[in-house]
Amino acid sequence: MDITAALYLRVADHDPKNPNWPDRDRIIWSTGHKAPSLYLGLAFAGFCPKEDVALLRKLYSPYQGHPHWLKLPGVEVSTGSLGQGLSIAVGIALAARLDKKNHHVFCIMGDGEQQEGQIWEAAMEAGHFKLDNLIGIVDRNRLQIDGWVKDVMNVEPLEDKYRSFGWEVVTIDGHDMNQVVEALEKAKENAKAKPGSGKPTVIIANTVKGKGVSFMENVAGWHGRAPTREELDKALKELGLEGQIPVELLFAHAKQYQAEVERKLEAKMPKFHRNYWWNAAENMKAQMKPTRLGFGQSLASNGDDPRIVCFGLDISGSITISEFYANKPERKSRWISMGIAEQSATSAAAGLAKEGKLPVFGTYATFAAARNLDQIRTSICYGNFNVLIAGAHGGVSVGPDGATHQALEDCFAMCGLPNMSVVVPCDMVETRKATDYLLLKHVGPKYIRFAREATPIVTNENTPFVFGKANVIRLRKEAPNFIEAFETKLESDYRDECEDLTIAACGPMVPEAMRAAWILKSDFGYETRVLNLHTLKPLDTEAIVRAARDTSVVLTAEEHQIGALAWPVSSAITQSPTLYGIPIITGAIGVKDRFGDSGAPWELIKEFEVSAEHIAAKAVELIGIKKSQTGPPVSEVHLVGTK
Ligand SMILES: Cc1ncc(C[n+]2csc(CCOP(=O)(O)OP(=O)(O)O)c2C)c(N)n1
Repeated sequence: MDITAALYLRVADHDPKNPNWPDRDRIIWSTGHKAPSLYLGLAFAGFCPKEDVALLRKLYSPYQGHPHWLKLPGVEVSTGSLGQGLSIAVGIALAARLDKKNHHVFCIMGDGEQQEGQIWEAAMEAGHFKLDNLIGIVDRNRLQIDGWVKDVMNVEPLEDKYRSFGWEVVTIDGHDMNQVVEALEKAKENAKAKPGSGKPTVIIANTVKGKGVSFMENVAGWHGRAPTREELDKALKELGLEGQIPVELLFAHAKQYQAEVERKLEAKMPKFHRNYWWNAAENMKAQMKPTRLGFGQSLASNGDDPRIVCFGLDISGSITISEFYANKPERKSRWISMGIAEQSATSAAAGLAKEGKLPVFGTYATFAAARNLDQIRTSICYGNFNVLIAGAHGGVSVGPDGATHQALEDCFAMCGLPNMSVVVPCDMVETRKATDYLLLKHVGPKYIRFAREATPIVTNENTPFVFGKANVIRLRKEAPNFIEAFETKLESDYRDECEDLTIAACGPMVPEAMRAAWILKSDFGYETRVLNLHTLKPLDTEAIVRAARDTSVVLTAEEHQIGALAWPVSSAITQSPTLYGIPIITGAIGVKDRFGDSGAPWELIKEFEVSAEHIAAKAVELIGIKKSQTGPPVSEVHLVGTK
């Protein structure tokens, strides 16, 4: 915050009334997760109302979990995937030089972020091109998510590293305002004195995470969590701000905004005769647990196999990969912390696999399967190495982190790679079974993908899980517990019951498809065959073809960009000689070619139109078309049922 204050209120040349003034200094937040600090800087400088910062991470708000320049004036670029900002800053500095402009480009980075290889590509470029209009700032608070930077992956000596890349290096106390302002102003003056001939400057600011709040200082756990009301009061008191911030007004402002969000969302929702939302009724109660827990459980119970080696990528607790060694200190030698370096870790995993090890790595799905796509393609898949990749926090339901952290394309990418197998389990139990299988029984490149949010448990120990084989799920009756209302069978053991349609789903959309089946039965009397296609690759095309032949309506449901599931299902149908000449009506539920947004997970399920209600509304429409082709047209399509 001290650096933010110095930059936005004193050092940077900018005009809040004209945020796009061409001669302004550019401030790039390579550490996009420090967005709250950026928003406060903008607000205090006059770019936006201060009270609006309380709308942080709320749906439709410009104050996204990670900054988006197209949503909030004053934000220069969209960031959130670490390690990219310095390269953008290099580009902006080069453009300024080409245009003979004298403005400066500041780039704020974290010290953990220095582990990303791209930082050093950009540092090399800035030194090579003598970009003295570029000023890097490293917030050296010595902490990252998994703990101390020196333990996770040492980046020191930073001063020597930048110097050797041709940079001017200044080290300061990042909480001493005189030192901060002096270092920033001096860096600007240097550039003005001899434009084009000097060096880029990096200011390495020694800081303390949570400075001034006794219970937050130097505690890694405060990386991404908001304080409780009591903690907030205590923190404000310790900072000497008690009574100086209109806390109640800010809460009221956020609450009022939230009420409007909820009104808008409800207006968007398809309506039925009653409220079928999760646990809204007296019966059909579902137990909710995060899928990722199943991944950790499997690693904990299978981790004794000496071939298994797990990589930490600085998000280990949250994705539960650290369960591998949590209660087994003797496994620590097979736990390799790689830091925030997904690309190198991916190729290193290939190296370990080459030597007979069984490497496992995981992080947010977008960093596990997109940032390192070429490494997965060439180092792992082309060599056909036995590596298990976990894409955690996949899909829109990741929630408030927003678009940069919502992997909506990873399933496409992974399914497109030769040799790769892809499993998207539907709940915590299935995630454990799928991990057990992939880890020890399946040999080759493999990707398991799961969500972050707690989702309904819809399988149990007896539910079949066979890699590459679909399950059929049928609603049998309403029951006190949601899971008891359904019968699940391996599809190959199932006999046609002349259902009205098939809903084919994967991952967290399986419980939504089941709930849609309940809506369809209860409001319309329709019977649904739910296909749990947990294995996206190899896909159970036989199950799809049988379902299409039996029901003639196939609706797919996925909570990422439409297509990773929908297009292979369509292709299975159109390419099956069994179905040539038979009319099959298809539909697809999923994200419609747009980026994600910040918001609560279940709000996003509604906003992106991937809820059971949306599935059911689409199903009614498709069944309406089927009936209109085979008999008199039905009038009950779209929103309200006709029971
Ligand atoms: C490419 C990428 N990998 C992982 C993450 C998840 N992540 C967000 S913040 C963070 C730790 C950052 O540490 P540091 O740079 O030291 O920042 P600070 O501790 O000051 O917040 C990680 C791993 C990310 N945002 N981007």
